[in-house]
Amino acid sequence: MNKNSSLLRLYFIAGSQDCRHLPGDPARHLLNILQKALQAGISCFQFRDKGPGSLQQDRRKQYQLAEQCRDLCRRHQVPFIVNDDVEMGLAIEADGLHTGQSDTRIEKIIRHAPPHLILGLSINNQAQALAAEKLERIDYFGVGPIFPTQSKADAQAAVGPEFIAALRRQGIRKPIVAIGGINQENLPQLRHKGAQGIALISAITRAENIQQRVQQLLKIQID
Ligand code: TZP
Ligand code: MG
Repeated sequence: MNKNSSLLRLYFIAGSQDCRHLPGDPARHLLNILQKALQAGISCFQFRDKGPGSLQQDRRKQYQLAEQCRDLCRRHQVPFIVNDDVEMGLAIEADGLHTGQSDTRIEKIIRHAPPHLILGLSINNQAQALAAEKLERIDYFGVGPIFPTQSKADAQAAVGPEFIAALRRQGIRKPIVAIGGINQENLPQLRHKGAQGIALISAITRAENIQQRVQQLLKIQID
């Protein structure tokens, strides 16, 4: 799997909890949405099944869904990343692992992850970025929330698009994917701030037409 930062261009994140607004089985909806998003050209997918409405209480079903998502991503040669759950990521041979500041510690992940795995870390302030910039093994930062988000119950306050430009001025060189409350309307505000791409949940999972939405997002250049 390539670790080129172009994989960050349109980074889709979702779990079963993000498909609860649709009637019926959320796992089936997630697979359906992912399939359409892959066909339309997302560059990366992160399986993030956690929090209220997720399959966290049913590990068997959760693993089954993760494996189905992985297989869809493989078919489209799009990297499949697992959020936070190192055990799952290694067991199902994900292409990468992503962790947050209050999740499994990145140092622990670095110790366990084989060298080919893509490693991402969430960043919400300058001190976190400066500390993690020194860890060579980290491939990219997920920076945000840029705008207020409805998709993460314990989200920090929004940092705004200018925060990315500020990180670049402070010497942060790692590839950055901007995350949190990003949609087709506010996306132009991220132009020329220094991010390699955007990560989104609801702008894709809640779109009327998934393919059209992904194509629309891909047309808006930010760097
Ligand atoms: N981390 C920071 S904001 C966020 C995560 C997982 C949620 C992003 O979801 P949305 O719907 O694109 O705001
Ligand atoms: Mg997290």
